[in-house]
Amino acid sequence: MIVLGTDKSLSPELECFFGGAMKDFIDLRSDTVTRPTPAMRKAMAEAEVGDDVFGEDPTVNLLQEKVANLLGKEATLFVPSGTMANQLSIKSHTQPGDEVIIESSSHPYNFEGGASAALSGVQFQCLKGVRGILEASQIEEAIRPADHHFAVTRLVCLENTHNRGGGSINPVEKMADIYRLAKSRGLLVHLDGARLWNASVATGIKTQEYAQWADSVSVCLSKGLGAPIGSLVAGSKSFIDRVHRFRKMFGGGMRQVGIIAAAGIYALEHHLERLKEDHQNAKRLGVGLKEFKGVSIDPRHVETNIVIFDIANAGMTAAQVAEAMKKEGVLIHAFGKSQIRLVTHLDVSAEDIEKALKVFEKVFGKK
Ligand code: TLP
Repeated sequence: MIVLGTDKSLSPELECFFGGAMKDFIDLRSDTVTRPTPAMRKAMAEAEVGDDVFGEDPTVNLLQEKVANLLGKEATLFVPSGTMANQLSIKSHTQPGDEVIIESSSHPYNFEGGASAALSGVQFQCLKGVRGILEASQIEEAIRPADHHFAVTRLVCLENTHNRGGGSINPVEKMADIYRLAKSRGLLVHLDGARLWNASVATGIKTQEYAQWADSVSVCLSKGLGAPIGSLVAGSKSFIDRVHRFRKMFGGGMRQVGIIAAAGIYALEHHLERLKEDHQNAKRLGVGLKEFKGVSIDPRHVETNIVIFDIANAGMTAAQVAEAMKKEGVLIHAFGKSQIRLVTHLDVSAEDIEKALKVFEKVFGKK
């Protein structure tokens, strides 16, 4: 449960938006909405810091080392956001005019403001996956021949778990097939692992086992892990050196940022295993929602902490459902006209999930 509107500095516009009252919301819009716990704030307040642009922040250095170990990579670099982590990776792997093969509902293609075209001058070739997951054979067909008419295919981007695919897990065997194909054709592989932690906790397969099938990996601390800010890019030492240069160029070099890195270390030490609870809560939502009129969902597709379902037959648009839910204290995310996304996280309990299901029942009615 997240308390919105208790902040004395809330603007009148926001007070109006949230109904003015000190209202409690169950916020299922994203796992990015979590707020640092008192223990995390304590770790942040006590962090030892230095100037990270000089490489002198001991807490950042410790976080970078920890994540390099977790991903089995030579080096990592701390950056402000998942978007910057992906874009720095794409920039560092490519030349302007290159082509990047990517899934059509992926985050870098849809939700990063067209950054790869603007900042790296690359074009995407988008392939449709099953709940975001691509096959090596699809990629093989999409690789451009060595002919001057065509762009140079340079990079394959994967996403695990896949956000728009409903938190789907890209099986490690499929990643291995794609990586082997990429190597045989001289291509590089980047993994958007913003929620790789969720894939690992759900399957019991270590993060480094996934990460070995990518040349670079981006991971986020500010999604399910509950840190307020922070992502890392991982790869070989020479690759991270390039990323470091571009981070400076993009204005992402930060100074006494150990204050934030400390939240990331705390999150890795205390919030990783508990992702299981988020997965159970998401599953419960999936199973519960199936009982309501006009809702179309296969609970077997709820693999981690994201639930996406269709309401085309509910006689309401997704925006109308979101509005009706908000009036009852539950925030959800409308995706287009007839899809809704729910994401479970640190700040929603099993009890909150039961309350949210009661509200959904009120809005949709029982089948
Ligand atoms: N995803 C956000 C929104 O941008 C859609 C969310 O609410 O899920 N990769 C993946 C797979 C992501 O889901 C996100 C954030 C990012 C990258 C970008 O991370 P940030 O927001 O830190 O730039």
